[in-house]
Amino acid sequence: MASILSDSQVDFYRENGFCVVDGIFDAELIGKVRSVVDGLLASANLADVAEAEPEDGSKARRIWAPTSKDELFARIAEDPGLLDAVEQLIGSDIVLQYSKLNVKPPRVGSVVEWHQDFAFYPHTNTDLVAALIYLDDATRENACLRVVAGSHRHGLLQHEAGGYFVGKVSSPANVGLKDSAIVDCEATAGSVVFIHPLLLHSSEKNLSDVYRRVFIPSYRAADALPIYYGPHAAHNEPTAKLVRGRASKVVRSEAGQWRLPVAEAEFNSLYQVQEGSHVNDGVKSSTGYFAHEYDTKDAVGATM
Ligand SMILES: O=C(O)CCC(=O)C(=O)O
Repeated sequence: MASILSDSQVDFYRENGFCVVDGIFDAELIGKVRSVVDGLLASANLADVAEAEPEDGSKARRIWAPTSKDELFARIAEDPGLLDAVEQLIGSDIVLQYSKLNVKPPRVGSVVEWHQDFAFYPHTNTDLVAALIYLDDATRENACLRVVAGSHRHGLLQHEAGGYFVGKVSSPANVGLKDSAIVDCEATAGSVVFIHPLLLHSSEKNLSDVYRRVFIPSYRAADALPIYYGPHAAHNEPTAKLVRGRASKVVRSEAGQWRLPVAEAEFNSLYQVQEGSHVNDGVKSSTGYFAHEYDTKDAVGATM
């Protein structure tokens, strides 16, 4: 394994729960990725490939499972340099858990409220990492990722309202974190923001005239398995793939309690549960308890 991250970048990640890295992907490749995105979104029926923005149904906000839609995404998710960096953060046996691509169209792009990814998919341990690969230069104006540095050291925060999982915390201050620790991850196209699954993060509406797109392959150590609380918890498993090292015959568990994401109704995306649109549109569970229903049509969909 080559060391893509310097020791100080790894130390920074351990201390702060994220690091921003450039130089893994070049501009030419990222240009090709943008063309593939354009091609996918120009295809016949937008709803077949993407979730639309509620404000403008002709615009996409989320392409599900891009690695199964075009080979270029699969190639990038398995890029040796990217996996070298992932290995430095979570160890040498690596599973690609799932992938997604968030599109923030100019003037429309949806807000992503403050949340920790682990709240959506608790695992037996926290050796997971998401790699947010910017496809455009990302600035505060076009809604770069925002993080609360060090928040991953505060455990799993409460993402509930009214007794149900709502996929967000109201603000960093309300969960005892300092607004002064908020960092805007501004970086050029091709940069990668690695984030720990307990890092509190968000992004605002895109108020600029330019796109902000990000491809997000997410990884886990091979000995971290999703905690099963109903079929929804396992719905990435059909496409989860060992991309480096060996499959594990043991599961490693961190002692403690993880709160389960029990929502009021089924939801397909983080946006829906954060906006609350799932309550009217989604399927309610008959017990009102494990409200996520597994939709076999969506077998390559993502949890969030
Ligand atoms: O697209 C973004 O800015 C944030 C992405 C994110 O937090 C997510 O999809 O979980």
